[in-house]
Amino acid sequence: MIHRIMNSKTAPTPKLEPDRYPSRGGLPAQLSKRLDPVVYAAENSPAPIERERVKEYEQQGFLILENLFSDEEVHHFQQELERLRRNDKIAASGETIIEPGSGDIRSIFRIHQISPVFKKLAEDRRLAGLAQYLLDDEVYIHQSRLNYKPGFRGKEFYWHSDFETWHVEDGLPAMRTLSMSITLTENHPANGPLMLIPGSHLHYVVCEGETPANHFKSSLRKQEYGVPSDHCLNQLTEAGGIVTATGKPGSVILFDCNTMHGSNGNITPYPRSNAFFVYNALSNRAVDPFCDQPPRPEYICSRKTIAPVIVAPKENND
Ligand code: 6CS
Ligand code: FE
Repeated sequence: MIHRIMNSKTAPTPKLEPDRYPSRGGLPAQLSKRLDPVVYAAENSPAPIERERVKEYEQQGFLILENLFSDEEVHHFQQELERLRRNDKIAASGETIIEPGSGDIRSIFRIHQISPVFKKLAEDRRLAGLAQYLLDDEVYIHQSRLNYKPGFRGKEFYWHSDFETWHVEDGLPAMRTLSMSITLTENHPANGPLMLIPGSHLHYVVCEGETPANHFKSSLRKQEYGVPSDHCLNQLTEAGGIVTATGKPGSVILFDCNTMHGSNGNITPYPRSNAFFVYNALSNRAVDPFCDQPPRPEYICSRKTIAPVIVAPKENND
């Protein structure tokens, strides 16, 4: 389907960009095939992790790397997590997402830009170096955020494929993007850990419905569009089951942009706070959205601030 793009902010010269992953826009809910590789690195290129783990990632669409960061590093991240949460300027920035109902902070975006601690973490070889390998390209941060998922009243993140949103609403052309979620507090079975569906990344889940204007203002609090139909979700879980990603603080959940995931609410007293960095291949930068809405704001989707991540030299991480 050729998708004629008229971005309201640019001159009316329509750009033809093939929409390889059409979704919403009146289409029926269905599973279609992934058209892109999962691991872009050549088979024989030297890998920063064991080869069988690369295979595991390719087959299931995610990997849990336990205890990647030391207790001391985690403590440093947790202090920064708290500092940002208490920062009035950030709370009033209009870029902070508040939990529906409780007024607690749900997410803070652009942490690779507003926090030197998280900027250094985004450039850490253990993360950015691995992203460069898997995507076989230089990488930049498409989006970064802290998800606090506070205790007592932390709300769920309904099932979704990030790529469906990042393609339709942000204009990422191909599945050459991955997320790294660093656990900053204990992610245990009861406090709303990330749930992922193994193998779901190999199907593109076409979603029903349209994209409302300013959708991000509601979707980041409670996502109702760009979510799979019950039937599609059933097909995916019947084939792959559901894995709950638990882990001590300092573990990393690495998942492909198209892996179906979600997380339940958190009514325990224990927050489930994670830092997320979304690494996108420099060759896959956002074009105009594949929907009839203007581009989402810069704090959610890097468009003007695209700079390749300079991966920290090895000695920084010893
Ligand atoms: O819309 C987005 O970009 C965000 N929404 C979710 C639920 N996950 C990815 C991303 O943070
Ligand atoms: Fe997500």
